[in-house]
Amino acid sequence: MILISGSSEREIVDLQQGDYEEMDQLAIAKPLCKAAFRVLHAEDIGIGVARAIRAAVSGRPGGVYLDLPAKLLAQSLDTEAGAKTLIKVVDPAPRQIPAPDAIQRALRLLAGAKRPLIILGKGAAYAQADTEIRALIEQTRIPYLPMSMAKGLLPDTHEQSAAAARSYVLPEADVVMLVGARLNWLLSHGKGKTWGRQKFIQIDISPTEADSNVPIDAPVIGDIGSCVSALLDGIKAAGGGWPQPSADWLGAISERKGKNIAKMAQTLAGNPTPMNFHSALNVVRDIVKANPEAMLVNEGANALDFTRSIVDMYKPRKRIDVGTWGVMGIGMGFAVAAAIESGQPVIAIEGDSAFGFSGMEVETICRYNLPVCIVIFNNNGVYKGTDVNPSGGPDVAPTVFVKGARYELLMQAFGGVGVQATTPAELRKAMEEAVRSRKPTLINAVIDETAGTESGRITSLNPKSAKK
Ligand code: TPW
Repeated sequence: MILISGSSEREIVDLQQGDYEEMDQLAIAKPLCKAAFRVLHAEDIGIGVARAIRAAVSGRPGGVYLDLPAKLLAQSLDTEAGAKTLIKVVDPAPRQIPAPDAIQRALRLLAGAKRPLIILGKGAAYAQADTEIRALIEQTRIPYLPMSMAKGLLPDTHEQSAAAARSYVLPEADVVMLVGARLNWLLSHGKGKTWGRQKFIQIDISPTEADSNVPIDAPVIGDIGSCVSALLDGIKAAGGGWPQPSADWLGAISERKGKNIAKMAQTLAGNPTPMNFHSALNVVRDIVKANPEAMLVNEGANALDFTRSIVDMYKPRKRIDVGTWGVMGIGMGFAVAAAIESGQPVIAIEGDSAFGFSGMEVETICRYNLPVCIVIFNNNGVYKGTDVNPSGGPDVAPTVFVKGARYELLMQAFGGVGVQATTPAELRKAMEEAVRSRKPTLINAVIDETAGTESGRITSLNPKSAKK
């Protein structure tokens, strides 16, 4: 992403003489994004934009800031002279071919594995090497786990997906191959009781990613398409002799998966009053299955965690969520962008707190008549709506919101469709209608206020003393 912004008169900002919107924006942007540039002369705009594009999309992609101060905005150039200063960026995201010895090292480790596991991260999805990745998984028959935004790279219903046996495969695997996935907090940093003491192969475009948390035995550095292709060539060269994962391993995973899926099916089929996350998500799951091209936006705590694990994705790059840093407030911006970029219906599953961070974008959604269906899982607060103010007094707990808030009226205020849904049947009807009509829609799905847990599934991060 490239953020282009005007900024105040440099001479005044640098002497801190007090300008309208005075702020040293470039300095503030620099530590926060991958690169930040300023253009002072109109004839440098072409170079500035080219540098911004290359920085944003080459290697590990990242956000770039491009600063255009007031004086530049008033400059003009002769059209013909100006055209000559523009640059057509050739090969902005060049392939990066992995070193052959790195590939051999990885293949040796993989071939010796009895209980191998592949973890697909969002880097694998960004790389758009879908065919190669699928071939690697299917030819090796190695079970895999998709990280949140890698869901759908292969359909979540793929028989090799070990997502329903995650807590079994992570500690039990003997060799784990990370494909565009980082060993950050989302993977418990590769250590502790979530993991065994396995060996790691890591495919990543950034060489500094290896050893970020635990030793990486076989780093493979390059773009994911090139790396996976090179691994496939090595596997092909083994002829039919490439070792398969042990039958015990595959059997044990399949057994656990079966049990967990059956248990989940029972929970999803429940029809409690009021709805809980599961009975509501059972509906969302069906709607996404029936509309695999739709984009799914997701933010919240419980609303995020449960949606991620319950709603299957069938196509790559259809799920966009709060990402590694878990930033609330991205949902509405993502929904607007996804609707415009993809032209597909957008389904945004939002915690009520999460929605509040940028909820006024419902106006934008209505203004441009975007096919966005926002579903707010309204449980009256952050995590849940039943916390009690720990210090006493008349105020509600900091995590508790106004009870029974009518979010759907917000959408109606701007001419969109607003629906309150208190049962799965009402939710289903409203979602089906929203996707069919492509009208801006907000469904206030009323969820049991006791249903959520604190911090979604990161309660364990609380200081022990505070938990008692
Ligand atoms: C920019 C901290 C993490 S999750 C969350 C907050 C405020 C909201 C959870 O409540 P919600 O979901 O959305 O109602 P649910 O289903 O559990 O009831 N500020 C920013 N980012 C983060 N991550 C936070 C605060 C946070």
